[in-house]
Amino acid sequence: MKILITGGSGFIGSNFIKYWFKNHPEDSIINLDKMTYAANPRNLVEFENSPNYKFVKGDILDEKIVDELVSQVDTIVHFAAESHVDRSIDDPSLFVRTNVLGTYNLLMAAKKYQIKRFHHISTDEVFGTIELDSTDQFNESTPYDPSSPYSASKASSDHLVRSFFKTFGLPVTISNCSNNYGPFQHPEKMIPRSITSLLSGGKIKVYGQGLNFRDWLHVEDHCRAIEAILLNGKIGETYCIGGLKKGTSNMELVRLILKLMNKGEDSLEYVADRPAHDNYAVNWDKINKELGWEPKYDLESGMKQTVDWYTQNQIWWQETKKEAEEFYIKLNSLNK
Ligand code: NAD
Ligand code: TDX
Repeated sequence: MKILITGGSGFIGSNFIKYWFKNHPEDSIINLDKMTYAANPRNLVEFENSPNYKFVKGDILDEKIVDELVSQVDTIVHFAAESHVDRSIDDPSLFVRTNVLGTYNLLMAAKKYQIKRFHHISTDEVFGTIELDSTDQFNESTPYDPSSPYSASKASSDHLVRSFFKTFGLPVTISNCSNNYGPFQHPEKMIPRSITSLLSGGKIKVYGQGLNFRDWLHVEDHCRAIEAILLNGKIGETYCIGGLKKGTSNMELVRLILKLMNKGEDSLEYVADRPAHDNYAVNWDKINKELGWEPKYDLESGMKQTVDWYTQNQIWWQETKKEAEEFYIKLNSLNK
């Protein structure tokens, strides 16, 4: 395969490139990434001199670059996005441009060059929220009902991708996955923010009372799921991907982190809640039954590996941690 990866220098994209080269060394990859604050050039240093890997710094909104790169590949795996809900509350405009218009740009080029597969990476957040006391789960038939500017922009991009399949026969697949965690995640996100705060002598910030829940998926399990869809998924189909059998509350999550890092509940600080704070849990029966995929990590072993990684790679996160905490200070002062 000749694959164009968008957003390959971010968290999931860089894990995917590592995973793909390990398991498919014969394939070639072009990584198109704008290198926003969320990207880290250190993520992919090991491929710098590889003949099968090419990095292009550029924006998916740039029609010329997108046209030139799409003409060279047969497959697109589209990760690039503005991905942080809190930043979309601060400034939604970039989310609409990158996530909606950027996806449109890629779709137009994919149509022009009759790409063999366009795989769109989306999120369970497009489905909205599950009631706090409910054990419901999202599945492929759940109606879209996004709550944040981020999830609304991702929902729009999903609709565009699906419309290019229905209207133009573009060979697309879509995956809607739950919250990922693991190595190389930006310290603005809950799990790395919590681990790096404890490692820096600070406290974990818990939004509200910590009752909201998520379905945590280890990034390597996510990469294996994308691989299963690329190799055996059915064109035009959507696959929901989750890591657990039920939602885990943020309190359960932070207690696990505290336990693994030998800290007590005095290392928790309860802060103002996020507006429109959702709950998510995903039913992943379809990908399990049709493609034989299931997660390998349980939350405890995945979290232990993640805590170890952030403990051993402090140089990787120290600068970005500073910027992330500055962002939170600004966001909190705006909300006062
Ligand atoms: P991330 O923020 O870590 O990385 C995003 C990458 O996209 C960065 O490298 C950034 O530089 C790049 N990018 C942003 N705008 C771009 C543009 N205009 N042109 C080119 N590159 C651009 O995000 P992530 O957590 O790796 O998420 C990847 C994808 O997975 C996103 O589409 C996100 O919506 C989706 N997703 C993420 C999660 C999660 O828990 N992280 C869960 C579900 C779905
Ligand atoms: O400091 C924090 N304290 C806290 O209690 C942060 C950063 C978050 N939280 C809570 C909010 C959520 O309930 O933790 C949960 C997870 O928050 P985030 O890490 O911001 O992730 P979330 O908003 O759930 O979105 C993530 O998963 C779905 C990704 O950022 C999205 O890109 C993806 O689509």
